[in-house]
Amino acid sequence: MTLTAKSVARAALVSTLVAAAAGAAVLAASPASGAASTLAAAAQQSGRYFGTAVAANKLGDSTYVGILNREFDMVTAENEMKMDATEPNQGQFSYGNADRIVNHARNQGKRVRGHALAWHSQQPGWMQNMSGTALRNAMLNHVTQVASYYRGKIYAWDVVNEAFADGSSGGRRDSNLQRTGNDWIEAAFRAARAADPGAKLCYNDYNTDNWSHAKTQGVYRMVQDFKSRGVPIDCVGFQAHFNSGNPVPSNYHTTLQNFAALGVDVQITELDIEGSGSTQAQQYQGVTQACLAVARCTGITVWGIRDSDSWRASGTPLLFDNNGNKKAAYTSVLNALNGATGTTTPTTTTTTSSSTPNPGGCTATYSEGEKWNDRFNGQVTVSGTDNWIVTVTVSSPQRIIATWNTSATWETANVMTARPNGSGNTFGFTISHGGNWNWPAISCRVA
Ligand code: 9MR
Repeated sequence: MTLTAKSVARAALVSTLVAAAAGAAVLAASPASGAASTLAAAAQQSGRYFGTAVAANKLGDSTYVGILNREFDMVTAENEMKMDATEPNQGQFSYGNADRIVNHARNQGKRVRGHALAWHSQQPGWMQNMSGTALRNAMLNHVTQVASYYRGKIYAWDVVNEAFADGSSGGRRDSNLQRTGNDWIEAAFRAARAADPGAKLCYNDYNTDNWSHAKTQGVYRMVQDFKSRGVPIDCVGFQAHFNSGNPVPSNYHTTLQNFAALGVDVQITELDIEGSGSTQAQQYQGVTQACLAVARCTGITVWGIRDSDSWRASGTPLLFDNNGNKKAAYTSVLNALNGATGTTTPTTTTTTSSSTPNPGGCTATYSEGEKWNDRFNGQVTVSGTDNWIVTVTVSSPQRIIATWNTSATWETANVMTARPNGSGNTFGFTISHGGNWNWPAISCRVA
């Protein structure tokens, strides 16, 4: 990460905390439209996504693909992007099945969560037998190669999966990767950032849902430490595999909110809840509402489509039955998403923002927008006055190539002056980045 981005990231944390304290005044709720009839459309009303795990070998199943295409707008490869699948022999990469999923998703206008770059499990045989520097270097090379191959196509990567121990220790899980040194996780994150600067980088784990559990606290301390030292982490994934022995905790919202307050997005990444009928439906509703209540909970992914697609099919943990019919749990999730009016609302792609308080009486808050290979969107919201002048300065070779909801003039090729054009106090722009992903500098004054 560059110096500019680092300093902005510090401001982002402050801004997020201010937003939380102000009841998410910055990330204000947008008006809900009429009830949506699919999970994706319902989630989009509050700027979120609704995703599913997908298996490449089911892409020929028309019932499966029909539900996938209709209901979901985010896709995670259930197994096809794991280390054993993508690097079966050291230095030989294999992307056939992963590509089938990525291409299907993108052709359908869906985004992709990458899962997972580094994990103690599902390692190829050659890696399982490695240790020390050789293993560390092999892991980093894997992260670099895979994240580079998919550069620009991944919304968020699970960079490291399941690195904390279960039980009361709150510490790391023993593994060959852990034995290469405690810094293996941050090394993986740095390699992933260098390889794909546009992807959000997540730590992903299970049994981290209950705020009072030692494992949750251990992951929290790691994320807190990473943020304080500038290790590039953007999000935390909560797998959320629930059953009667591991029920949805009553403090789930607290857990999501506390992580979000560290300045990261939170996502529910592998949701399934064993059970049936109204009990299961209520638990699904509770998880959905917990996410909706946290501004930085940007989306929910269920771990499969029909019960029969699940890794634990006998527990009937998903939203569609074996025949592809909607279950009560489906309806409760859809209704919860449709009832999102008044809950805190991120814009879909807003993960971080920075504010420039101005003694002259206005504040401009920058939010990240969508990213592409060659360009990215940004948005600025002004508070404190309706009569503002905002200066947006981009750094070479960046160029602002489009604007909306503002009247713009250029001082130099790199400095744009934005004024109201009657569209309110939020405006946006597209920056052609030329490989420079730094945020623009924003300043505000009253006209
Ligand atoms: O659903 C996946 C199943 O098909 C695989 O056999 C299994 C192998 O480890 O992984 C399952 O997915 C896991 C995910 O990658 C990480 N979190 C737990 C998931 C369920 O076991």
